[in-house]
Amino acid sequence: MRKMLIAGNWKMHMTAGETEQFFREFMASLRQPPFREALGRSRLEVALFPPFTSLYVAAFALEEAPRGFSLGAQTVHWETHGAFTGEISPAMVEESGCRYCLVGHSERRHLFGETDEMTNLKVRALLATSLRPVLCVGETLAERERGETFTVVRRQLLKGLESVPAHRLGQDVVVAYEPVWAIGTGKTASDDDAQEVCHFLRSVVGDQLGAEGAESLRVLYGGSVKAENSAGLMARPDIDGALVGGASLKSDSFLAILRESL
Ligand code: G2H
Repeated sequence: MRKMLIAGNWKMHMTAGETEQFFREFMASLRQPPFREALGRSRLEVALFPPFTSLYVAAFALEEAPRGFSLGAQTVHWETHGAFTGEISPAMVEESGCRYCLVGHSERRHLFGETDEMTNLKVRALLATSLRPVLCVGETLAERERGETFTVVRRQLLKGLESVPAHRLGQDVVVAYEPVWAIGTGKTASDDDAQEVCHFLRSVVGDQLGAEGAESLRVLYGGSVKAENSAGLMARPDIDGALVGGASLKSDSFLAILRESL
């Protein structure tokens, strides 16, 4: 059985001070019902992805969190070190207490020119450490309207996972389907649309890399997820969790999603 993962991507929000405040409220709520009783026995995993400058504060706060709570970074460079001004290496991310790292988020692809080749280098660099890549794929509105959704996500998935051994998939790689037209727009893909693409992604992995990897691979949905729509999405057989942006910035709205997933 695959473990559900609810991930909160803070993007370029939350200073270190705001992060401290978030965790004061968040941790206090986790000590109250229904979380106090449920989290110990739930199969839910939770990861927050603060900006680099808030990781230290977040890691300190999470020391008191129940099992299954962890941190991730929002991007990484693929080289181990060197003259790459402004970049952060996998080892640096690892040392800041992260377990996960996003790769190929649509904002990285569309605003910063990240290509499939770059996402693949990042995935492989992360897998050379203890970090687990969360590979994001998704079509733009224009691509969806041209009927290219499946071609685009297939290419992003296979290029992103190139040279990744099948046995690393289930345990060490997470895939997130985020249709670009649903990101931060308030438009969510319908449960059926999201399930259809997540199922497709799993079947592509199955065809290329074997049924076992595909069966254990976790596929998340992202794009305007909130408490009101999360339960329906999470109930679908090929959706193993959510990548939440806006609704993860406030302790209350993020906890409301976690409550739906207990
Ligand atoms: C998609 C998502 C988080 P939001 O980017 O990765 O953001 O939930 O605000 O659409």
